[in-house]
Amino acid sequence: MTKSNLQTLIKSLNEKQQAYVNLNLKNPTNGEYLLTVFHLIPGKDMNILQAASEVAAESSTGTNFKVNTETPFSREMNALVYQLDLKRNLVWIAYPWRLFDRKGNVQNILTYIVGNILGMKEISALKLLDVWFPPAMLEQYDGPSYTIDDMRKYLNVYERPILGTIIKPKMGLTASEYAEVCYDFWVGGGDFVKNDEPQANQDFCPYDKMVQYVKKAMDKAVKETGKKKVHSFNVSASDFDEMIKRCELIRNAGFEKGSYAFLIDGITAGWMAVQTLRRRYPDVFIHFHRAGHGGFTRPENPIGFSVLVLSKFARLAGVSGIHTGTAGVGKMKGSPEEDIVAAHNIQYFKSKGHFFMQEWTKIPEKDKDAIKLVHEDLAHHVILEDDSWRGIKKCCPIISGGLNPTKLKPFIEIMGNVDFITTMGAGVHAHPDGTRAGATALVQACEAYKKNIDIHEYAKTHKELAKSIEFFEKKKESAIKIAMKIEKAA
Ligand code: CAP
Ligand code: MG
Ligand code: MG
Repeated sequence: MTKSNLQTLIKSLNEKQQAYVNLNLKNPTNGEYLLTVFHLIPGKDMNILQAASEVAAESSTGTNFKVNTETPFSREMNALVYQLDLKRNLVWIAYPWRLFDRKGNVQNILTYIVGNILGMKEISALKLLDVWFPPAMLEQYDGPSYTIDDMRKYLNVYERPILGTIIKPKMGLTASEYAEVCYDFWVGGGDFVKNDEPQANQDFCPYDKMVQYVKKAMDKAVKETGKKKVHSFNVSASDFDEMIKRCELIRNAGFEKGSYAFLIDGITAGWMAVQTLRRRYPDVFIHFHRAGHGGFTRPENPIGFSVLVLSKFARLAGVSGIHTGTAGVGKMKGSPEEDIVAAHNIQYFKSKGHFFMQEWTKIPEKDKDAIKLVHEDLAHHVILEDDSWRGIKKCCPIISGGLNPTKLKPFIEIMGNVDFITTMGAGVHAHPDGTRAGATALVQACEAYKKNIDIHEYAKTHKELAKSIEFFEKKKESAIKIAMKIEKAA
């Protein structure tokens, strides 16, 4: 961007807009600001800097006119456009983080930075691509408490993904039928079962009955396999009292600590529900299902936020795991550039996002012992003067959506690690020989991966995997044939 057209842009600002722009902001990472990067295409009769300043105004202290009630202090709270990339239509905006609710409130931040501004006439495209939290904010927020490390310890499962399923059909089974399918998956060798995202208190499957029958199924499976199992119960509900009632019902149903997780439909139930669960139940795996996120995150949506932004806020809020997508390997839209970047940003203490290097602790990376302390949260039991040892523990990617045993290895290779939970619905329950065989095929695909044996080779001596491969690869072929036919006809 040449100096002159930058000057032209700055000259085009009216008095109000100028108060929300500071292209000479010194050291934005000084800890005073939450930083953001938006892709922004201005609406009609606006240039990008004018539109960006209107976005900064509306998402901090301003409105469409300069008001006489402003004060010197209120102006201190103005968000500031501090960087532009005219080629890529990118704008950087810094938010004084004292703007935000003191007690660590994600809902409040999102109401600013992906609130009204998504509806403004001054933009025709506005997508929040990345966000950077200053250390001071990290100390204000809970971060995860019960993590995948705790679940691994409970299950005694290490060095491989935790293998899970979602009970299908998605809806319509009675409580006992639902529990039957759980049992079949667990005795087939699976570790983890989740309710599907719409599971609630339906009359054909009363919530209390579902919980009771799952407990029976789990006890039976644990006895028969000698292995611990986990069930993630959807506790999303019409109101908090009902949500807490469901949590308490589960906690009083006789489950061992560690054998149940609380699933929340975080987009439709909202961040207050997410943070309520984290704060009330620090000893439970909080599972964020993101049904509805596509309305904001799909790559072709010009207005919304990225999977990375959603995932980083989930970690900040303290969920134990969030769905981060299959990077296009499964049935949902996604790419490595989006889904894997999001997954790594919630797994590691330090990772590069789309624009920011986020550090989730001030402890130097080389200080492995201190890092270990944070993970085990031992630091909190040591009397510490300050919170400098604090870190926001890892949040686990939950990988789901159109996966089946033939896609496990391809996904792991894109992910670059096995520190996640994978849940396969149809990938297990569509197996020609049923759920139990479907679970065993998944376990065998994972064994083949760990032994570095091609699944087709391994299938020669593992019949459940052989049938799974035959079924899903045939499906894939026919899908390709249909796609080719459609292409030819077009
Ligand atoms: C997957 C799933 C999950 C989606 C969520 C479904 O079932 O249960 O909710 O994968 O998507 O309802 O489709 P299948 P994401 O395994 O049968 O596809 O993880 O991308 O949020
Ligand atoms: Mg059966
Ligand atoms: Mg689902």
